[in-house]
Amino acid sequence: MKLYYSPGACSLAVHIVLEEIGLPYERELISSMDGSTESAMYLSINQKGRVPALDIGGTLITEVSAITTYLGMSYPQKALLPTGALGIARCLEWMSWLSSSVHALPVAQNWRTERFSDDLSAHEGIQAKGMVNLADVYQQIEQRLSGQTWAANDHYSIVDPYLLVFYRWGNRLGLDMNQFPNWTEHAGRMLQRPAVQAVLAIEGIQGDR
Ligand SMILES: N[C@@H](CCC(=O)N[C@@H](CS)C(=O)NCC(=O)O)C(=O)O
Repeated sequence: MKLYYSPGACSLAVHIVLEEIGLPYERELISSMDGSTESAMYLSINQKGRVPALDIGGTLITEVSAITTYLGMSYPQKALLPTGALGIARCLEWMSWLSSSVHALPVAQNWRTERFSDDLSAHEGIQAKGMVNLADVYQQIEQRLSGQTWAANDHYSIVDPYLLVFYRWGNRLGLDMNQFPNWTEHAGRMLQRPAVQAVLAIEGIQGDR
């Protein structure tokens, strides 16, 4: 397997899941910050021009939710995905929500504002509304973590590394993440995991931003 990733990007979730599985894999850094994701070389691998992508022996999988579901199902002994229908649904409920209502909306409104309007004068308003949307959905995440050690089914799963991505981004977007004590404790538990520590070191990033 080969992971295409960018430090601190949403690919971090896949990187952590791979490290949790513990089998050898290759990785290639394709920065999402300097245009490398749009390079001809990378577009020839992944037409979407986004990370993460996972090559499994000549077949490419994209999208955090799809890749981590594939990994969870492929290595059931690691128990990163439940086996029952409702448990799987709960994980996919989280993953879909995070990729759409968090990543593709409020995060993108701030960091990819040009995708919402070509009118530069509209950007400030889009970003401001993005922060309102972000605070709203982060509050919902905080409530859902109440009384939970782990996000889905109260069992460590593919959802938890993805939540760490958004925890870090919250700080980087200027939210005080300490206003979310349940999520802050969850992030603290994540940072104690050897797989998470290993990936943070490889990517050269901090755990909280
Ligand atoms: N829906 C995709 C989103 C992928 C995505 O937007 N990745 C970002 C990094 S977090 C990226 O590659 N950005 C580069 C760009 O937008 O040009 C997923 O969940 O994998």
